[in-house]
Amino acid sequence: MNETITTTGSPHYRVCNLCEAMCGIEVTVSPSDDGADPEIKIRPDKDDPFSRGAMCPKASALAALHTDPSRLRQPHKRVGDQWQAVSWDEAYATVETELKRIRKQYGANAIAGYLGNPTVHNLGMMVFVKALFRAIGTRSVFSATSVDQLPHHFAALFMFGHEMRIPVPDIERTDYMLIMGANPVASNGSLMSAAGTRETLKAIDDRGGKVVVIDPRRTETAKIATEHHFITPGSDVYFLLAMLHVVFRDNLVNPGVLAEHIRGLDALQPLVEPFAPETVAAITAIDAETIEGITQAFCAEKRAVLYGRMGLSTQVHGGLCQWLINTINVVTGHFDTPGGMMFPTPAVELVRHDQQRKAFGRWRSRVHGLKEFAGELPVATLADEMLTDGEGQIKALITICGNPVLSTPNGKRLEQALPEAEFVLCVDNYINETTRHANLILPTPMGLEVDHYDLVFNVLAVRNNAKFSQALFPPDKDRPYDWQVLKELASRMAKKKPGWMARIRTPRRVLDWGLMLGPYGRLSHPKRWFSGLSLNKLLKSPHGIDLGPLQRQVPQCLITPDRRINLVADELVNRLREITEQELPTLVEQAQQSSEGFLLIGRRMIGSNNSWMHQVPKLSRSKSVRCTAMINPGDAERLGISDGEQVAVSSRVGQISLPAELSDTMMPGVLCIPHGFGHTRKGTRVPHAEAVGGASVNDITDHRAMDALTGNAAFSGLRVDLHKVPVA
Ligand SMILES: Nc1nc2c(c(=O)[nH]1)N[C@H]1C(S)=C(S)[C@@H](COP(=O)(O)OP(=O)(O)OC[C@H]3O[C@@H](n4cnc5c(=O)[nH]c(N)nc54)[C@H](O)[C@@H]3O)O[C@H]1N2
Ligand SMILES: Nc1nc2c(c(=O)[nH]1)N[C@H]1C(S)=C(S)[C@@H](COP(=O)(O)OP(=O)(O)OC[C@H]3O[C@@H](n4cnc5c(=O)[nH]c(N)nc54)[C@H](O)[C@@H]3O)O[C@H]1N2
Ligand code: SF4
Ligand SMILES: [Mo]
Repeated sequence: MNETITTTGSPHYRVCNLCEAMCGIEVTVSPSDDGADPEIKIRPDKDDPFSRGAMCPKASALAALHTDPSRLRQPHKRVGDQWQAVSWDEAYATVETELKRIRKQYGANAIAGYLGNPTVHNLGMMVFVKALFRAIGTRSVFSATSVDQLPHHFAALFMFGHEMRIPVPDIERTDYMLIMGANPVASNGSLMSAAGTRETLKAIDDRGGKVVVIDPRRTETAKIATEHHFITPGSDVYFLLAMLHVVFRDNLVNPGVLAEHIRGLDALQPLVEPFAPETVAAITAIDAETIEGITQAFCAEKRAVLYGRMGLSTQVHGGLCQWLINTINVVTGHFDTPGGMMFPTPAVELVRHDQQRKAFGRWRSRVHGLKEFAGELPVATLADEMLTDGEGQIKALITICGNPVLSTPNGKRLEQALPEAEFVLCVDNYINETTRHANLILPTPMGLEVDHYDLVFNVLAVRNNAKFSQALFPPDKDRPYDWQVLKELASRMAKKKPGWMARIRTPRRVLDWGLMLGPYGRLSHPKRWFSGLSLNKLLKSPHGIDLGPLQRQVPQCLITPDRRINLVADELVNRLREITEQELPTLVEQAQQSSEGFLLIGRRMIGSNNSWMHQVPKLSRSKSVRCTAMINPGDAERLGISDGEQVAVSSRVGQISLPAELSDTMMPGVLCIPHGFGHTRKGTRVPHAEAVGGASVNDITDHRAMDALTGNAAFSGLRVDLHKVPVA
């Protein structure tokens, strides 16, 4: 059980788990006399060695969500369009009966799972979620990974031997950071857990270094950077290939001590030969001299790093982009070295060093034959699997901490599929765009009510660190924790009775063993018996424990068959050959012609978090949280559109209407719309979110637009049309 400590007056220290930054916070609670909700104050924890007093306005959401009357606190069953609160016993029995019936009638793969983003930000879920789907016995598992960072895992698997062996930029020690398709000043960083990124990036500039941003929008990050260049959305792979071309052409290859740990360096040069900067300039809209200049400056700097995130992952060549990013860092001597790309040494290791992975293509999706990756199928094809009749059709869906109707491409189509399912179970705390289709919603304690340790984000942190957050408030009476819900469901669905080990598993026990056996653990070395890490030690250090800067990890961290970094894995090289032969010639030709419409990109803003933070009035009322179609004033003038005017944006799959926002931060020909908005569907119970307005961009993103290599959704670079909405 979680041990809760209800504080009155004395501060409680924990980590904010809303995004990847892991900011330490100080929470004080003042009870009210009149039985109303307590007053909860959240401030930055200046003594947290990882975040050192950094915090963003979203942290206050932890308090607002805690007391939000719209948050469900009891299981809810849908009867027609009405909701009925039911007991946990009844809820569990319903799930067991329905899922067992469906499994018996259609087979285990007819039960699908979708794991949303907060699953990974949640200790209890992380420890038990796999057990549930294993107990059901299904291969139909989908998650937000395939609308996000799948290409990073893909590159990691093939280059370093495990999908979780992801390198992160050592931003605290770098002197040159080339950022492509990421906006850490708004997002607070991703696949680089680093609190207070704005200050850290500014510090690079202050010590005479450079931050160079390549992005179709002059973002908040670009504004504090030393240099910014627009790039045609979706064309980054060509920019990166041209960089590598210049590295070989100008003899800038310099892997240093890594030379003996890499495979395929010689084979790379001919592969990038066709991508001279002059050839790709028109495709990327970045001239040849700039590409050369950036490459030379990057190579000349000892402590430099090339980093690319969402904007590069969620495009048609996401997998190749992440491969090339790693490759360029390796080949130029900016890998596994301070200030470059490095592997963290987390206190709890998620990757076993003796475990080689075969995690790709072990099975395929039924309708389109898409390959599995690390046990999951691309979520862009979930609706296909639900709507296409035949053996193996998905008949039941379990969503856990996710809102795929707003988050996955062509969400409207998924919305058509949901009522067709025989049973929809949502583990969530709100009746939102997805969960309104549930037959049953199981709300679980969250935020300040749960124990927390960042199992995943410490694997991606720019400084090694460990911190345990105890639950602050007890959940309502009789309300089980998330892990207890998953464990109960797993035990009911398991074909064999769980063994005693499984029965006594709790998140705290799993964490304690993980810490003790980890690289700093008390069981890792006899010398550490008294001083090493354990849960007990973390409980005594409420601000967290600093474990130092990132350390060199190659070759011991490599799990590839020959224990080398593989620069030329067949999967990646073959895909590159395909685009060299098939795509490059037509793109060069097309780039000479003017094209119709706009290329779509997304944006994140500091006061918003995917689809679910609009329910917090303090955040959603902020002027900066606006769902608009941002375009360049020149484009607007050409189309006769003025600022704030309602416009229609359409694609192959749909149309949305939202206000235009004119901004010279936009590259001409590019249209920028944030995701996670448009809480306008009937039957939801998120009143503050409803008031925010806007539209869901995923009503127009295309479920067929995918990275052919990885199956990741390609949101960026989708061609869309924009026109004025005629005034009736
Ligand atoms: N067009 C476009 N689409 C995108 C993106 C984009 O940039 N552009 N970004 C993509 C990315 S990176 C991501 S990660 C996905 C996110 O996609 P999802 O993960 O599907 O969506 P979220 O908005 O994070 O929804 C989180 C849900 O979890 C619930 N929840 C939160 N915390 C808890 C908890 O502790 N317990 C329980 N039981 N429930 C909880 C919330 O109520 C909410 O319903 O969206 C993707 N979609
Ligand atoms: N405030 C806030 N913070 C968040 C979130 C949030 O919703 N709000 N979500 C969290 C999640 S789940 C994630 S995954 C992370 C994501 O964190 P980031 O990766 O930093 O994500 P974004 O802010 O979406 O930045 C993507 C950038 O890519 C640019 N871009 C789009 N298409 C292209 C392209 O084709 N090429 C290039 N070069 N650039 C392109 C966009 O203009 C944008 O600036 O943020 C996390 N933090
Ligand atoms: S940046 Fe904001 S949302 Fe992210 S962990 Fe820090 S306080 Fe929480
Ligand atoms: Mo994400």
